[in-house]
Amino acid sequence: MRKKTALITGSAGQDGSYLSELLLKKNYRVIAGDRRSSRNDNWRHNYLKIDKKIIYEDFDLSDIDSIFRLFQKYKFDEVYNLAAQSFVKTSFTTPLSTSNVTGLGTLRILEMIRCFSPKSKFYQASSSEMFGKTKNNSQNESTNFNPRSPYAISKVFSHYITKNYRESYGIYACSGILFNHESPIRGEEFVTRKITKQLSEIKVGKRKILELGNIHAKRDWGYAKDYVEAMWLMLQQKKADDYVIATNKTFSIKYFLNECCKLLKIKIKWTGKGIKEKAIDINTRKTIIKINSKYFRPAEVGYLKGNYKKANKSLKWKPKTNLKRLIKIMIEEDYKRISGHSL
Ligand code: NDP
Ligand code: GDR
Repeated sequence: MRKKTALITGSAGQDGSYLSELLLKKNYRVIAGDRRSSRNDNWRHNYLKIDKKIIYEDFDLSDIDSIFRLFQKYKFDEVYNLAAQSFVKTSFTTPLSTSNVTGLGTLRILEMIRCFSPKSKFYQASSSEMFGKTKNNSQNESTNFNPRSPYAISKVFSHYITKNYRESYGIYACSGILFNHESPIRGEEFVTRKITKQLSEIKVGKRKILELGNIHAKRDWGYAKDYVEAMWLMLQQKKADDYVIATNKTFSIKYFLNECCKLLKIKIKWTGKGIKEKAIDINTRKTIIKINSKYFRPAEVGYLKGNYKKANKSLKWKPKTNLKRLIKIMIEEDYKRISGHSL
């Protein structure tokens, strides 16, 4: 059987790495479109032991020539657009470049597909951040968007331009509206990985304190490895469509912190309110978690919970890993990396 060829933009990121692993297992030829700087250490591909099996190409979503060159060189069966300036907080300090990459970058790829490769199937990494300040208890494909950051607004643009190219030109283009998904190879700036890494450091005496922003925000967290399967499934259907991928459960950052402390056997007591809220290690009586306003965002998304009913019905997809299991996977891996032995 002919090997399928897939382009993954942002393959060096968390999702790009797991998706590369999945597609390689399915015998795809994987072309990794990454900036040269992303490949400097290539730690995620090394960690998953897939670096020797991937074809690496220089690529920048803000540079139309680099995208054109790839479409001249390869015939892609599937294109997964995962590259983005994906950190919400940074999008407030770099709104223009975020919009250029996370927003317009998607249109650059769609234009390439329209002009040179109309049979390529396209996946867009849409985000639950698009729902923003939502009034709904849970969010599905028809819930209104109310984005709260330059990142989320760029994703809304990308979401609608993907739909528009599907409807206008008949391109097989899907958006996966994915809720937060985490793993041991999540970037360290995102709250879950920041917590699992820094609490592990505290446990082994390599750090004194963990500083956080709004610990009362609630998120619907799943496991990234489960979620990349949904991306692939979306491109294997008869008709292109958009799908919410989530767990339909929501938890606060504080809950996540408490679960991590339990696993690490750190007994804590919470005191104070607002900016003065902190957690004290009951054994040492030292403060180990505190709030620092520098981690607050100019506009916050306080609550998200995704309804994945449509994906379950049409793609037969459901999350396999609950939050407790995910936290265990992340804590065990970070603790091992830091201490050199198992928890
Ligand atoms: P990451 O931040 O881990 O990966 C994004 C990748 O995009 C990085 O490798 C980054 O490289 C690369 N990138 C950034 N700018 C450019 C550019 N101009 N040209 C080429 N590559 C670039 O994100 P995730 O893997 O977590 O997420 C994948 C996608 O899914 C993103 O689009 C994200 O916005 C979206 N998403 C993620 C969710 C999640 O919970 N993880 C939920 C919903 C959507 P570099 O390191 O060099 O910056
Ligand atoms: P999010 O993820 O913004 O949802 O975007 P992040 O982990 O950054 O924040 C989640 C929530 O935690 C609160 N928070 C903190 N966040 C960070 N990063 N650092 C802190 O110290 C901290 N303290 C509290 C935040 O305010 C927020 O409410 C992620 C990204 O992967 C996006 O690309 C993706 O689209 C969405 O998930 C779905």
